[in-house]
Amino acid sequence: MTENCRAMWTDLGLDLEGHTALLDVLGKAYQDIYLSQKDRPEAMDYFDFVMSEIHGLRIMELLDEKKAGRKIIGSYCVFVPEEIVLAANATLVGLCSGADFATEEVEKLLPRNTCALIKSSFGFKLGKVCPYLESADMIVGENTCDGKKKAYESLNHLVKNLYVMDLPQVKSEQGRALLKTEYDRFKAAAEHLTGVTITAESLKQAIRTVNAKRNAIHRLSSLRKADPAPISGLDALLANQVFFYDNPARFTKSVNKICDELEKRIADKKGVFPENTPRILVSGCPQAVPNWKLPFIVETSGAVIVGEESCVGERGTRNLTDESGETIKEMMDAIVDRYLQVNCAIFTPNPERLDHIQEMVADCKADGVIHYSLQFCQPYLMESIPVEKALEEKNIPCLRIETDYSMEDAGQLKTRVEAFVEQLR
Ligand code: BJ8
Repeated sequence: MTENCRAMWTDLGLDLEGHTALLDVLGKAYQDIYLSQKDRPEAMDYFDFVMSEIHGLRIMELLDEKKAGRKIIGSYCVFVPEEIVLAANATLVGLCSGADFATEEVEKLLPRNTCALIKSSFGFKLGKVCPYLESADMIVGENTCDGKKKAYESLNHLVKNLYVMDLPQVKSEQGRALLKTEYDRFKAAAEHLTGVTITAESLKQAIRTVNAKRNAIHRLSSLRKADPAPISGLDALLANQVFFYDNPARFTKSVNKICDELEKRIADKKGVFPENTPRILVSGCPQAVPNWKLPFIVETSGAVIVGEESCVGERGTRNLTDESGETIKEMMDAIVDRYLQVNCAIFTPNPERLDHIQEMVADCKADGVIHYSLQFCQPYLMESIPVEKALEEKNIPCLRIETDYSMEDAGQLKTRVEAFVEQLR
């Protein structure tokens, strides 16, 4: 930890002791989970570097952007359109919420039976350990699940500038109209924050920038179809996680660089696991940094993860925003149409998600699905039952897992995952 970093974290109001403890745990987990993997693509070096500087250089960059007059907007959900943020000359960062922190303090504000993701977002704020949260000029909450919706009422008292976006729960004409109204309102709020009026030109450029990120991830996903798998699920998940806070152009370039290397590996039949290793699709709740528990268990139990039907994964990135619009209205419509296709479990009914899971199984050549729900997450827990049923009807094995961020159930999970992998052989 350099003196510059310490000074920066102090200026941001971080609790240095708690923050050091968090970084120590994160560094150790990264070492044990990521750096212990064999035959990783060399281009993953970039992501190792990003992770080692996750609270250092990247924060310095964001603070430099702020000094140059740019604003930082933090978000907890893939429904916050990065296109609008970039067009307004701001930077969007995901507020990861993937680890328990300050749980005792959190449970004074939230019921114990709240999902780990929501608790984590509060823990990072109450514990003063997240420099992204503290750098943000605006934090966007969204009315998705009931837990988040109500939690933002309390978060509003803890952060300076919370903006809450309403979201539809039904993909109907009325639902689309609500999303359109909300994205127009968000556009005005972003413009107000930055003092920059979005033009057709800036919006078009922003759409292209975000689509380029998505295209790079699509390329990565399609290379994961190969057998032997050229990259681990852990590494692919990391790229999907870094999607949310790296500089967009640099991220696109770095993912494409991995893909170039993976193409060579595939041509040479070189993989991270032997050919015919059981292939698993993970579907369900988002896995935010540093929530690597399940993929670590799976990939140390004789299987490889070949896709994520998740918001940190294909649910979040699969659709592009149509680039053909010329006016702001046409492009805003294209943005609404693109985001309305996100199959979050808050939608009712949500048959498209079931279809997408089955499509992904076929595309990724997966042998089975692990449905991953966080404890107390009603939308994904509820949907896990019809998902399992639909898969069973197609003779696709499915294992439903309900867990949290603690390691207490790691042994039990491993036993269940190993038995499932055996079934796939
Ligand atoms: S679009 S999945 S990122 S809301 S795990 S907080 S659902 S109780 S995260 Fe999500 Fe946006 Fe949907 Fe995606 Fe609630 Fe469940 Fe907790 Fe969750």
